[in-house]
Amino acid sequence: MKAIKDKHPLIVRWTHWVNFPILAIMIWSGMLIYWANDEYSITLFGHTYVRFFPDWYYNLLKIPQRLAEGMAFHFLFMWFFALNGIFYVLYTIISGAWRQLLPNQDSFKEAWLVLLHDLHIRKTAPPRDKYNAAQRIAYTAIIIMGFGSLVTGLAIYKPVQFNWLCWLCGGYHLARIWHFVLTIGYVLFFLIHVIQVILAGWNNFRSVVTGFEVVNELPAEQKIKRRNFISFAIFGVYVAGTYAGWRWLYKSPDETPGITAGAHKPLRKALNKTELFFRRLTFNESHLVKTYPRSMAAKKIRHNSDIGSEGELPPEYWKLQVKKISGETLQITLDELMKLPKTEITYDFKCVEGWDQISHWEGVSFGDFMAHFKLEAESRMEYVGMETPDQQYYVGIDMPSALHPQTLLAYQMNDELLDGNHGQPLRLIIPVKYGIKNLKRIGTITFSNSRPRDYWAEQGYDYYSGL
Ligand SMILES: Nc1nc2c(c(=O)[nH]1)N[C@H]1C(S)=C(S)[C@@H](COP(=O)(O)O)O[C@H]1N2
Ligand SMILES: [Mo]
Repeated sequence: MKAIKDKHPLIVRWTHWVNFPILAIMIWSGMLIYWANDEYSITLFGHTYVRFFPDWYYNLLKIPQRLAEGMAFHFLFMWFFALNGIFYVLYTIISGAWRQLLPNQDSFKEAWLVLLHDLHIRKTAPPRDKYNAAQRIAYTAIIIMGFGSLVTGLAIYKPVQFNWLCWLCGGYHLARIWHFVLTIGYVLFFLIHVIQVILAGWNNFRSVVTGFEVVNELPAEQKIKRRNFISFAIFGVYVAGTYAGWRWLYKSPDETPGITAGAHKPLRKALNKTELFFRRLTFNESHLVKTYPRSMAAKKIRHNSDIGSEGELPPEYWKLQVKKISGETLQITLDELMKLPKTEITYDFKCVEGWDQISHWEGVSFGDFMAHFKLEAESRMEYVGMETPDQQYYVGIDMPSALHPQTLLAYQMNDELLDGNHGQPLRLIIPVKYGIKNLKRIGTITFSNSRPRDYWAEQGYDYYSGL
């Protein structure tokens, strides 16, 4: 008599256990990000039916004001999410397990019977191999969903460098909606999964941990007892280790103040490495930001924070200060800049908080500016630093992004000179970066080979912030 039946190989169990904390962290950090601009709702004919989520929900979970933290976690754990998924898929391919997992011709019909059976409407259980038809469909769907999350995530993360992915997802907006819908899908999948495991009972749960199913509980064999014990011990160590790892990460001190700060040290390290990876892999100055017809530009341009650029500045008080590496400082008036060739752009401005808006800007391309003022030696430096006249707001930009053909020193929007809300008299428009880098009211420009100080990088945001 056979008392045990091997059910779940170690690799399968392992990838599943690991996936729990990863997915939990991805969803949690996703909500920290999402809070910043809760724009998703189901609106039909002007009436909003569902708003994800009400304020009490955010307050309950203590989510508000933690965007930078959410991004840091999200962009670290996306690696584990991807690697674990790839690992699992490779395993099913190599081992041949996919044959039991992929739906076949009859699966969709049978899945219906499974549902009727599960709901106690139909008495006889439909035929099953290792997995029944409904399981085959669900387990395949979840892999496709995971893949979808990666693709849509990358499309949102780097919409310029991965513009083809963005296009494939139906554009930036749809990519975001898909990304969100998939998350809701995981939550539902998870709930159903847990309910089914509970319904299936202890024996089933044990097989998830130990890998084998006791088919016939005969006088417990020594062998089974030993395997049970070892498996549960390992599982216990794993759960404790995961918790300890989480505590360590979560409690690790913030980076000491400096060029970058405000983020837990290990997270900051990962964030830097991830950004460098994508910057090296994907940044290409011939990747242009998608532009739109002029008519699509907003008439009223959204106004965000204006640290260091509040109100109007009497024009006679302003000159652009350009600090050359020779030590000399150029003082440039707006009139001089306006005499240079004019470049315009209508594109989708993106704030890291999640809102975006198509807007129209006019000014001097940064490349033209550098050439005109003969800043050749400067353009060979690694970074450009810009600060407001009062030095309250400041950004650091890598030179390749600054010299990207769509980067502008803008003095106009919608054919009018910039107003006090939008950086009068001169601001940076750098479409390959998030809004945080688009400094309003440029006072000074400097060049260096080390990273210039950056207002939001000091608050836990990524230094590069490229799109
Ligand atoms: N001087 C200055 N520039 C700034 C900011 C600021 O607070 N001060 N905020 C940045 C952020 S976070 C965004 S999203 C954009 C917003 O630009 P807008 O107000 O023209 O929409 O400006 C950026 N430039
Ligand atoms: Mo922003």
